Amino acid sequence: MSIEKQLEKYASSLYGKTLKELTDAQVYTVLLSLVKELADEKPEITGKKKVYYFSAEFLIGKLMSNNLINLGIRKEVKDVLDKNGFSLAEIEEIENEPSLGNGGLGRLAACFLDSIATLNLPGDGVGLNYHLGLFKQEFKDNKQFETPNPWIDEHSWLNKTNKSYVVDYKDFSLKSELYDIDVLGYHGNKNKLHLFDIATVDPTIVHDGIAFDKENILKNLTLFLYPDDSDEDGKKLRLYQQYFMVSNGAQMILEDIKARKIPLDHLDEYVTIQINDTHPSLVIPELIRLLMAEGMLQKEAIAVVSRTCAYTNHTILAEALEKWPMHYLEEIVPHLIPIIEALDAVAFERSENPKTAIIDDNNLVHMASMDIHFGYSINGVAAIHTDILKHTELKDFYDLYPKKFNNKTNGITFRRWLLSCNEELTAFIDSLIGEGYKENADELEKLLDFVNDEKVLNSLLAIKKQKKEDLVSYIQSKEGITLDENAIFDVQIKRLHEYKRQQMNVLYIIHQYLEIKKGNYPAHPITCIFGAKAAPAYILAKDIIHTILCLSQLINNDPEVSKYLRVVMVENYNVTYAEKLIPASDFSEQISLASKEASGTGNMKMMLNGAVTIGTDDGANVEIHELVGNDNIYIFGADSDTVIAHYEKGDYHPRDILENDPAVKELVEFIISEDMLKIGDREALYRLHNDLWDKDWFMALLDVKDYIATKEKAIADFSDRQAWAKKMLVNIAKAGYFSSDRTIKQYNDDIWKLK
Ligand code: GL9
Repeated sequence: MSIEKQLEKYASSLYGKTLKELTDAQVYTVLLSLVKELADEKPEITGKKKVYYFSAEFLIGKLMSNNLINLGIRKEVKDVLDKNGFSLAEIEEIENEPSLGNGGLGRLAACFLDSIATLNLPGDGVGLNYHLGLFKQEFKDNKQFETPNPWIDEHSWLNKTNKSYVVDYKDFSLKSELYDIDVLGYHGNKNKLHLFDIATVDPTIVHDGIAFDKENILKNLTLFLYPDDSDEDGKKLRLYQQYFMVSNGAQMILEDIKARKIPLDHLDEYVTIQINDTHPSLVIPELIRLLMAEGMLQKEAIAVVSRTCAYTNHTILAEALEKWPMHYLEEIVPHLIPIIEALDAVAFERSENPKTAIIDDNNLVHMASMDIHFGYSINGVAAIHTDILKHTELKDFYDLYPKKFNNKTNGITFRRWLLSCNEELTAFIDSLIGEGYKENADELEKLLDFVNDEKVLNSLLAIKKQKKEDLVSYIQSKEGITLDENAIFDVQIKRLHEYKRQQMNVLYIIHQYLEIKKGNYPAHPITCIFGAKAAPAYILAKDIIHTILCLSQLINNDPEVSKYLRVVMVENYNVTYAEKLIPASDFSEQISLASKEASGTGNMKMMLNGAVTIGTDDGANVEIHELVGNDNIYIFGADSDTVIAHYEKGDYHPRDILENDPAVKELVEFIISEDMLKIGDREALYRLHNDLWDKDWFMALLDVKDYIATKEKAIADFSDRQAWAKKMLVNIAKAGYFSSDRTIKQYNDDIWKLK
């Protein structure tokens, strides 16, 4: 049956109408039903061994466009809808974005699922079905407020399964429900994302933004991703969630293994569990416990699990390396304690070094330590990050287990971050080098043949202009702010965190504002665009948002300044917004303090869409720098060795800089100037200002002057449009390395060894 006939069939069965008679929302539901049916018919990828990617987050984004691409029917559907008076783009807008992730770590998990299926490898995701997601960000009085982000409608991509497991806690047991989402690869092959849930979860307990009774586990367990853990109950709720995820996942895996009549001591020949950061680390003791319940001796269970689990580290920030107080475990999952103690004893036998202990002197259980001792692989996510793990952060572990350590530089799926979000650029690349790069991303290098082709360079500039115009109208409709596509779009989109140094970008904006006020105009008008959510309990991050929003108000309403400089912070930045912002960016802001950004993946997405990086030699920027060379990137700031030495010596004092450098001081003082205090909240502005004087833990003032000078150079270079277009082209041509297909192939070759 033709696509059109099938759509008509659903239009009739769901609404008793013809396609033409439907509303946009009904067309979306009709299309969803058809795509789910087609996905359902696709064969599941099978094989002897399967990887299970355990992750607290899967930031999958809207799925319609990608599923249409991966089923190979996007063009046909678009034509049918056109013919019936609908726009596919508008229909795709209707989908709610699943709010199952926070930042790069969750988006990486989604890109990986796409690539695993595309490479035809058996591999499923295991996570939780958070009904209200992370949170929805709203701005009021130039401040962030949080509200629930419900995304599950009557019709959604979720398929209820009949699988269910019992998860035991100290005082009660919970019965799970399992929802699956089909994950289609580029050729339509299929894996699954398994999202566990409970029937009793109750969104009506949420009030006043995102507040709720944190002790009511039956009702709150799968409400939110990363519930506020600034108090004890919040921390415990996270532990309840983590154990629920891993116990369900482990039970599901063992059920399958037993059904296949595989002896449990051969588990590792059939299963790899990839532990994505430490949130799923309890899978190690839980799986040991379950194997022992099947009659296996503890020693053997430990050995089997150690051959089955592999761990990925995504950060060196201490706050993200989870440590659970023993008494929480006693209160919530006491049955894991004897196992964790046994693991601690084994670890102690292997090394008496307290730095590699699982249970420390304060009775904290170090999740990453457990992963490294009892996993067979530990990887970092970019070359420099893995080096820092080996030689600094996890040095004692590296000395113990040198062979376990390996690097897997992150990647992104080009299906979403080029084919789907930038059809114009995709079609243009197709016309120049054919479509082979869609299977083999390295073929993008063929674009280098055109680096002196004026016509090609002009077309690249024209496409960028088109995407900027698209973004201008999107921002106009969403934020009510008017932008000019002729300005440089200078884009910093990522979680709000001090180490990412949005506050340094703020100081740049202040510098630019003051210069314009003095009559020194930039070589080209520039628009600074931010997108970021701050964790609800992260006060300083919220202060930075407040400062950006106040600056935006000050600058955009000043007719003299706004000719040259504008500032926008988009509300509720998410994957959908990223898909509009990334194709439209000129400057890619990747300005983390060197050594702190494990990889970054937005940097790769922007490069692929022809933006030029302004960044520090940190994370994957280092590899971008090597690939494109000095002429096609703007690198500035202290290097990671210098930064690490500052931390070790404790000799960084922002006050010294401020007392000796009036130019830098002027920027920081502007935060509490009359102009700003008139607009903003005194307490918040002072808090940020004082932090920069007294602490500046992520050393914004160390790099700010170099940053400003580098950005001025980039702005000047931007005016030579042909020269700039060359930089764009080189960036696109060299982006092939960052395809997540490459990353997944390396995971498979080195760690998983499927097929
Ligand atoms: C992160 C790192 O900060 C990023 O640099 C990295 O690119 C991604 C993926 O490897 O992982 N680690 C981490 O904890 N997050 C990251 O983004 N956090 C969240 O996404 C919440």
